[in-house]
Amino acid sequence: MTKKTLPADFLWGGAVAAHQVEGAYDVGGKGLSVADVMTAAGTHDERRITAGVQPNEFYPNHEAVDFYHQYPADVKLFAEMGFKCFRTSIAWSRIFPQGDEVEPNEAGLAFYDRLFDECHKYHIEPVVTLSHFEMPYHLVTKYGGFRSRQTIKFFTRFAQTVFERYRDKVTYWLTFNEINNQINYDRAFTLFTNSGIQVQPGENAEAVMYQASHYEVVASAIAVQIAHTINPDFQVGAMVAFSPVYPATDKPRDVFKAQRAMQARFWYSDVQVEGQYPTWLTNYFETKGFDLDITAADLANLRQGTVDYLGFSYYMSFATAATDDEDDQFSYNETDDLVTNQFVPQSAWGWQVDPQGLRYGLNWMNDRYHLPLFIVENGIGAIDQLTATHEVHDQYRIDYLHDHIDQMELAMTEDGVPVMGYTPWSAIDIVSASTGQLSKRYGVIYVDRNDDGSGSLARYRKDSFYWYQRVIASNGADL
Ligand code: P53
Repeated sequence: MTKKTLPADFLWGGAVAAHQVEGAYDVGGKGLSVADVMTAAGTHDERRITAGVQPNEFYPNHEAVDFYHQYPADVKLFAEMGFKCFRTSIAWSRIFPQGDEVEPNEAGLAFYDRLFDECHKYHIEPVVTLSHFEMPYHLVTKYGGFRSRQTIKFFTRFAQTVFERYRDKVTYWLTFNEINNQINYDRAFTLFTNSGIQVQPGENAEAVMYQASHYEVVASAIAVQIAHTINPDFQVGAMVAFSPVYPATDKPRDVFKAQRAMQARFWYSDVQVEGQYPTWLTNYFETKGFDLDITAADLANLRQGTVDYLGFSYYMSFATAATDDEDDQFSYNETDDLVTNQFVPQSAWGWQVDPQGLRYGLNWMNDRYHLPLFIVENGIGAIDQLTATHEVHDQYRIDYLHDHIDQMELAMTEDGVPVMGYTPWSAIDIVSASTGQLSKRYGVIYVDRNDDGSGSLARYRKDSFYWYQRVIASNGADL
């Protein structure tokens, strides 16, 4: 049998996020964002969140890899690889430095004009996330981030501003990056980066998370509606972290626990795609006594603002097992309820590498959502060695991407799953979101910068750069 081929307009590219590459954190009128008050951590601990910018702390996102200044040369390298698209985000605090202004910051808007123009010079389609872990910090201190209903208005004003400004430069949008990370509500990182929230002693973190998440799905739905009035050709997607949760055994209790975990992780996309809450969850709110501010107008917005496609990241799979004392809800707490899957290897950071899980996920989402799917992140964080002649022999990264693209192609050609594109994480080395490390490298382009901020910022092509160039040139046939 001959292998079926991918569609000719398949969107091969690469992904980054503004706060992880741009730097220039106080240039061009930019305000502080949540990413600007997070320190660097080691491989196995979490970044600290400081009260504003403190004098004796190091904040790796402040300079990142200086994409703000070096983007023309970087986009040229993306073009050399053959990118059809480039996923990045708009740093909200470049456009609304405090978040609650009425008028946008022109210098911030002009930067993204220049960046998107540079992409179009090489026929590279920008794929743009509105909110990728970079809410204006002032919204955190003044309003408690998405604790406040007012933040819906600030977000949709920002969305409307950039939809209008880039009406003819951007077609593919994503609203909130990995909106479902915060289902892990006991982890400070996820609630802070998703929602600008720091849980206070005595608070019910789960209830706080569900309220903020509700405001965010409403904000997303309003943004979708605004987008379609500004340009009916806009394609606006939701974005979830797709880590499937497998049952640890075939015990029915474990299988049900895994089902509940999947429901909990993916109610976000259920709402964003279907326009309504799943029944288990509205019942769950009642059982738990969560008295949430959910209005009839909100529910109407959710119905009217369903997304055009579903974007997702895929890094790893999870597994779970029921305990002996599950409540009737089999309540899922991601901090406590995951177990190690003995059948898959782990990365140096403990991420369970599972290429087949990508095919599983594509089928699962296709059956559930019946929408085009876009793999907007997939990759592995690893320590790279730069040789004396400026090469990086990152066969482990090639192997990871190879095995995942192979599973994506099987899902497309054998299972008929409609996949719009594939943008590995990351196009170029970035500051890791969860650890703040530069040494947890993801890029196919190496940046000479170290965890402590030293380094020349010079760029070098890794072996994976040339490999991915061939993959794109052959439209995925030459893996
Ligand atoms: P880092 C958790 C699980 C899956 C993806 O992650 C995640 C996270 C948050 O850490 O984040 C996404 O840099 C995110 C990117 C991030 C990338 O995955 O923590 O959208 O911003 O850099 C990799 O190793």
